[in-house]
Amino acid sequence: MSLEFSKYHGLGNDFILIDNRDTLALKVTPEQAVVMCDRNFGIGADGIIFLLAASTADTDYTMRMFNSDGSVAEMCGNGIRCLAKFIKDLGAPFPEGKGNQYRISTLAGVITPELLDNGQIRVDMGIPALEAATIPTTLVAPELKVIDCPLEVAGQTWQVTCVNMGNPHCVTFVEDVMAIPLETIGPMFEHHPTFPMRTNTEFIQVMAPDYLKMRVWERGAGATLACGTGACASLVAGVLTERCQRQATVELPGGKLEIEWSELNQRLYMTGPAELVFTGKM
Ligand code: ZDR
Repeated sequence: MSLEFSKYHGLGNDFILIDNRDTLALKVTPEQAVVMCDRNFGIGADGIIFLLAASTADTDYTMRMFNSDGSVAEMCGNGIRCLAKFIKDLGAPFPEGKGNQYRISTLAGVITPELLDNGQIRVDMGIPALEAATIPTTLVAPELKVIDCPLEVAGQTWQVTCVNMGNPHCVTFVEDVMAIPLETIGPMFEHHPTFPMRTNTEFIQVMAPDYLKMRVWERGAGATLACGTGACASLVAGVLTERCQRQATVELPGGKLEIEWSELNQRLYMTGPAELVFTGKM
């Protein structure tokens, strides 16, 4: 195969971007994605993201994504900022009358990133889903929310709050986030039988009501330097459990994201950077 790609990162959460606008079939299979994302045998990335043409009249583009293990992710917060930058770098004009925004169809609905004058990207991440059936998790009855519920993992009881940001998240607040043995405990959360679609897991230390420190174990990608949907899910969990404000900075190993959960429309807004690393041909 001969394939042009671009590599971008959002706070060190890195992705291979493929211009897939000329065909409906994805140019890379899940098996090829695993090799391309491999940091020794391939390009190296946490996932691969495809830019496809619009599939509906009310959107401008379509996004699809594989994690580095080849599994499908419905949404990716850091990835969609990278995708917005990629579209701009491809020279595609902004849709008329929409400002510096693209309306992107994802498996989690329409997500709207906006390129700000200061180079940052602000994304309307939509409304979080909280019912157990939509996470999905079997931890409580399907119609109930999972807020500070006990979950046994590795012989320990964790209080978890679950949020679906298009993809599943399990958030737990801890005293010292740096003390969490992510590599051993992360996979146990990810594959816990209570999460039929597996889960992303965020460990959060509340530094102040407007400042959260986060480490993440991602479904299908493991420990990553940042996670946009995870930062949003963590703020929601912090608000629901009265640990933080509706607007906060989330500090990740790769840098900081600004997250706001609007009281007016219940939508989440995430602001952060996206950078081109290099382009290449495989
Ligand atoms: C967490 C993520 N990197 C982001 O920035 O939102 C998304 C990646 C997809 C995630 N691993 C999943 O849901 O499978």
